[in-house]
Amino acid sequence: MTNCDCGAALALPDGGPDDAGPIGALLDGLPDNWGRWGPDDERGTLNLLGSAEMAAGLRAALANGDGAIERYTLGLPITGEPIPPEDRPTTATGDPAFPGRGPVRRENVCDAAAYRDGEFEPQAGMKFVDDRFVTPLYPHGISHMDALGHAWYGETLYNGFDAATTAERKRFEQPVETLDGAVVETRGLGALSISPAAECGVAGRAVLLDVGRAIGDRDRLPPEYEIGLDELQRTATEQGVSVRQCDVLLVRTGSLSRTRDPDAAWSPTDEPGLVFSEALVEWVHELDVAAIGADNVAVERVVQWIDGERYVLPLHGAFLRNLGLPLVEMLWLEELADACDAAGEYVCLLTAAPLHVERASGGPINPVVLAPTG
Ligand code: UVW
Repeated sequence: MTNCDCGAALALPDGGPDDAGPIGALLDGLPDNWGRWGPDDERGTLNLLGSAEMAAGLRAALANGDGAIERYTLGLPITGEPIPPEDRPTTATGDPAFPGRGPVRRENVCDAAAYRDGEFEPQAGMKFVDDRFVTPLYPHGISHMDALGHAWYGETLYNGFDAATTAERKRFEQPVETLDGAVVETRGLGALSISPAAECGVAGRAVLLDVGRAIGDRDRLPPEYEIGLDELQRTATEQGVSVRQCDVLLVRTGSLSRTRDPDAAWSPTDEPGLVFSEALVEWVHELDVAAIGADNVAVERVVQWIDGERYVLPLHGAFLRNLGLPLVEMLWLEELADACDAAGEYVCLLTAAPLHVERASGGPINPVVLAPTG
């Protein structure tokens, strides 16, 4: 029994055999941060968020004074509902999981009914409600941060770590019973797991680039829309904001808002997102962007055609593997975006830390943003 069913978790649209050749060639010669923070570094661009960068975030939140700050959380609720298929209307709830990652349901372990029925006894008069997940919890199936070891090509991860470290076995002294039987061994990441990000956290100046509002219809981009560097820069210009060194970028497409709109279709693999270009990778590297978050399933378009060749998540290779830059996916940006639009301010303080599950390739996250009000 292992905790990793990679084949099921990555049910990508069929497109023929998968090999490292073209992606290696595509990204060859583009910038990387390997060795920049030492040969053992596992934090990547989160190293960039020092005191000055955190202070820049604080100043952004305080832009209109200490009486004009509002806070927003960006984690999507876990509703346990699947998003209806494209031919059926969406509902007010639903977990926009990638194919192969189901919605997550929880159940009470004890509650008032259990005390009433005598299944549990109050302890010195105190009663508790407690819960457990009754379906698999896919850390990548909800708002989450990708660990740097989540994606690679060839046989090497960020900073030269061997890809074999993604499959390190751990044997547990004590078996733990699960719905699938006793677990005594799991595979997990021996390096570049979510732990370094969980330990250091993220705190810094974030810029919201609301591409959905700047370019889209009804404040969102249509399915399959490709966001390149031009669209990011056009949005920044329209918003009157500049991305500065070591900022966190938040890209709003409007994708997740369609999961809550009965008149809109949503399909994870067709969602709008960033698309690869050398210019985009170089811009992100020159600006030393510390992290990129977005309101879609993968930050980028899942399948991208470049010069007639099919690529799957190529920016995961350029950003996670080469730059050591964490991606944060499935963020709920609607209220923050409305507030930014109303205030005409698109810069804020973002703080976040993924759930610290050891050896995990990603961690559920619920960032907190402090934004200046108008
Ligand atoms: C995949 O692994 C497909 O997605 P993510 O990087 O969004 O977790």
